Amino acid sequence: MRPARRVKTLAEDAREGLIEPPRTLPPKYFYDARGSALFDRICDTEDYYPTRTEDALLARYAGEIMCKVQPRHILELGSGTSRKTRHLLSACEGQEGMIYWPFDVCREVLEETGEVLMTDYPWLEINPLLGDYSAGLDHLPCPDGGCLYVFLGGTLGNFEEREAITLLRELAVRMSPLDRLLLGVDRVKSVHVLHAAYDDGEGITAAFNRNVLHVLNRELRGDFQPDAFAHRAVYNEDAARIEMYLVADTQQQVHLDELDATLRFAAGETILTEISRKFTLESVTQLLARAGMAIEGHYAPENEYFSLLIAAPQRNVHVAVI
Ligand code: SAH
Ligand code: AVI
Repeated sequence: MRPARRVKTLAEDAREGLIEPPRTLPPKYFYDARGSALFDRICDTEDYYPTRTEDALLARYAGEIMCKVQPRHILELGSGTSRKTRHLLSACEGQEGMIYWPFDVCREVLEETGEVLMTDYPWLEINPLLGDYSAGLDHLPCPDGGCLYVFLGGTLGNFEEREAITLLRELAVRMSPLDRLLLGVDRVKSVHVLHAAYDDGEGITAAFNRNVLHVLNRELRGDFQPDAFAHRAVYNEDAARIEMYLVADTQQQVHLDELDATLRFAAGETILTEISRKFTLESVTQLLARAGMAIEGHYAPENEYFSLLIAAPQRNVHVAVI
């Protein structure tokens, strides 16, 4: 796919975000083959409730959702291993002409998942799309017939408000009146539950966080010592978001050959590697409205830990000047 707009390379993002504090990197760089596998392991930890909560919702409501929307296409943003999407695919078992478009930035996860899905769903056409959704959505294939866009896992929470609105707006603009978005968002809840979810007892989230340093070492010929950085997850209540940091254990220097740059860390200095925003029904309704979408359906468990939303593009009145 040729992107609608150019996105920065890792070298550019690293030069912009890492050389001087406050240091930060976009979370998409977690997801090389190893990072995707670590994310999948996070999903199976006791502490990380979002996956099993959303999975239970999809297991229960996939049939109802597919019946309501009746799409011919399912196009999933940040599809990963598509593990929860299987409920949607199974709900249209054998449906003639059904096409699944998993869209992800990680080639390995798309290839592996594509192969397994082809075996498990022989009746389904599967067209994986490798790309970066922050490059815009204009260049996505334009499926004819209704399309269910799927954005699960709470991944929208990894975007700042402005970026989230941009992405959802781009989606709203390309949606036909028959299309719908199935959006999974994580909800505001007890700090203890949130903190455990992002600092699991098995240390998988810590390994996932440090993986970005392995990516930098490989791609930018760096000499980060990942074990010299601690994983820290903090819930910022005012911003209703988890912030994930890597914290330098000691004063240290890191050289990135590709950038010909030396990063100097004082002990305790941080790199912000991810934000994960948590929503109330009100905040997500507002976000969708600002992007030109309205909520048409809502599924949540009794504890309201997570929400699955069906959103429709809002119709605009266009007055033609004649
Ligand atoms: N939807 C899955 C996976 C969530 S993990 C679930 O709910 O479990 C986030 C996924 O988004 C990863 O597979 C990652 O590779 C993908 N991703 C992250 N940033 C991306 C980007 N900018 N463009 C496309 N995919 C991206
Ligand atoms: C992909 N995304 C929604 C996950 C989240 O919960 O924000 C990524 C993650 N980071 C740490 N654990 C999981």
